[in-house]
Amino acid sequence: EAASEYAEEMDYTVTGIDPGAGIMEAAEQALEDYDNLDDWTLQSSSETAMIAEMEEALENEEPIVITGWDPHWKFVDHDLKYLDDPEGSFGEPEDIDTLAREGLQDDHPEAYEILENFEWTADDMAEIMYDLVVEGTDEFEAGQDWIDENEDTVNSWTEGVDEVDGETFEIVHGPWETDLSTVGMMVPVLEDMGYDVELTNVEANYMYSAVADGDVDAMISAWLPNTHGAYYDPIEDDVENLGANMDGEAALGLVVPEYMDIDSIEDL
Ligand code: PBE
Repeated sequence: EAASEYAEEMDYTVTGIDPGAGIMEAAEQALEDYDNLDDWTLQSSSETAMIAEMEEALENEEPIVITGWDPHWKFVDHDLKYLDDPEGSFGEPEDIDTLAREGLQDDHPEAYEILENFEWTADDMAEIMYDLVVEGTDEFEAGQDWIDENEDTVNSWTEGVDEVDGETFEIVHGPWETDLSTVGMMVPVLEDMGYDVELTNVEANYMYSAVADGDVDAMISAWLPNTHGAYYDPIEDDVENLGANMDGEAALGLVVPEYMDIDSIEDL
């Protein structure tokens, strides 16, 4: 399989994020699934470092291939494209689910109900993420701005739910901007209902064990069934899945700048 004109310049490297992220496993799968990627490696770093490398490549019009996903703000400001994935290494678009620890409904029925009602779209999350990453707004302020502009949506989650008096509620989340945007919105919603919300930021695998072990009350950023399947499947029976808060709009893939003259992972 002939390498593209870009492969050498990219050092046969896909630029990735933190090793625990589900997308890194999918990218490793792609290196196995595509013959033309036999000699390639996946470089792990962090979301911030990956974006910095991407922005530098864009500035110099150099080739780069990154692990990319939706929802994300990066597609708003930059001319990027997903490469076709004929082998399906990155799976179909999926949901983002809300998970509750066992016993949550008894212990915090009000928060349970809000989380059960919580539903939004990729555009909603991307708005907050843009504010957060591009404008540099604090995540809770960005979340509050979104709440102020989307009162009807938020009311549809909280309508008929009683307020509480300073109960502590713990949410676990991962290290990515998607998760920060989600908690940046949900924390003010719950605080407005009288909760005192505590956040724990951990690596992907610990998000799932924290809910399963009852160390935290909930998690609102479970990318399923694929991205976090390896973390979720073993603990599935130890948590309560409250369903999708985002329906079928979460997607993964390999992403390159528009100016690269290739369309498929097979062309790399
Ligand atoms: N992500 C964002 C995460 C989930 C949320 C796609 C980078 C991942 O585990 O790959």
